[in-house]
Amino acid sequence: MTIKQLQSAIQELKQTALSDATPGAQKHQTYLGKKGKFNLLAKKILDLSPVDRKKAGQLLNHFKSELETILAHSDAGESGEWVDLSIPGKKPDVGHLHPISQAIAQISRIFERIGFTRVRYPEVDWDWYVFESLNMPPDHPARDEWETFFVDGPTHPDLGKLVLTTHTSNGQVREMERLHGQPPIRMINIARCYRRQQDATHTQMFHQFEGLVVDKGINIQHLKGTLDHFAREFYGPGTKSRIRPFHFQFTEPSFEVDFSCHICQGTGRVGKNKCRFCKSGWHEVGGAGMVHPNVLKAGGIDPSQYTGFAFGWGVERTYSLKDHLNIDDIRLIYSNQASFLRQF
Ligand code: FA5
Repeated sequence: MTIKQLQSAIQELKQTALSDATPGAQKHQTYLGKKGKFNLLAKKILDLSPVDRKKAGQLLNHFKSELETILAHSDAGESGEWVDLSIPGKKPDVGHLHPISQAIAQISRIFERIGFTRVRYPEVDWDWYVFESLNMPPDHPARDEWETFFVDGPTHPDLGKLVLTTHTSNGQVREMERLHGQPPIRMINIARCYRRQQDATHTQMFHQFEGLVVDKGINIQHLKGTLDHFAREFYGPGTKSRIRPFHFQFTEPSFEVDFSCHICQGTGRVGKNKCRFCKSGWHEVGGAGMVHPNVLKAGGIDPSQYTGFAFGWGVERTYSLKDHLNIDDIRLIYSNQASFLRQF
């Protein structure tokens, strides 16, 4: 091959590439692939004298960049729009888990490390699991507190109507049944709950996490130790828990659970002023108690042999009390405002 012949071969190949309508990737392979037309042509310059080979190399280098431009035009597709491959790319936004998903993962880990098993039960469940098995027979006034959404649908002859679960306590008897009434039970049930409520501290859909421990000899000290452990792990080493007498139909005795405020360390005062974050030194997160004997019976467990404790707290409430956060309206968590969610 002579330089002249090379020049006309280059021209011919250029015309072929320009008029070739095959799609981008395939076309690239045909011309610039390892066994493509360009490399076949380039191999032919080996016959040239060293002086001509240098000139041929320059011609080929120039032609290669011309070919790249032609192929880039082809990549623009049917629109024929010019694509400049040398412009730096745009970095896509990297998202992250929703703060409540992060909180659920952290809560699960804290309990799993001390031997609890994470479970999930239906969010649309029978009246029996949500109320009746929890010592709230039909027409019991305690049911009124739960602001329930009832579901139009079939009524089960034994389990009653369908409801949107008002609390994760529906998992208590379900877990006893899963284990065929055979303790030990160490359950952590995290799920969505629904109530007809909506204000700065309540949403119609929210999450709760429910702990249930049943075995021989379980007492209030085990409950208190578990609460303190969670407080330290979730909020930091100095945090304490407090239980106050309360009433739930499904626990006896029953308590409300508070955690000490990290701003005023449970004193209720910052300098001479009242702590504005908690006002009292403590934050309430949910309920707890010793499992009522009727609930154990409903789950097929003999209350003369076994005792247990249970607790149920709101994930949104528990999470919004963390010290670096300042969420004064939990509805924001579900507002889909990227500017709010980006903070977490
Ligand atoms: C209960 O739901 C009981 N099942 C808790 C329980 C479990 C007691 C086991 C004893 C043994 P309560 O209605 O207080 O209790 O709700 C517990 C927590 O759920 C509340 O303190 C709050 O943190 C959260 N919560 C309740 N309703 C809402 C709501 N509408 N929006 C956001 N969080 C809520």
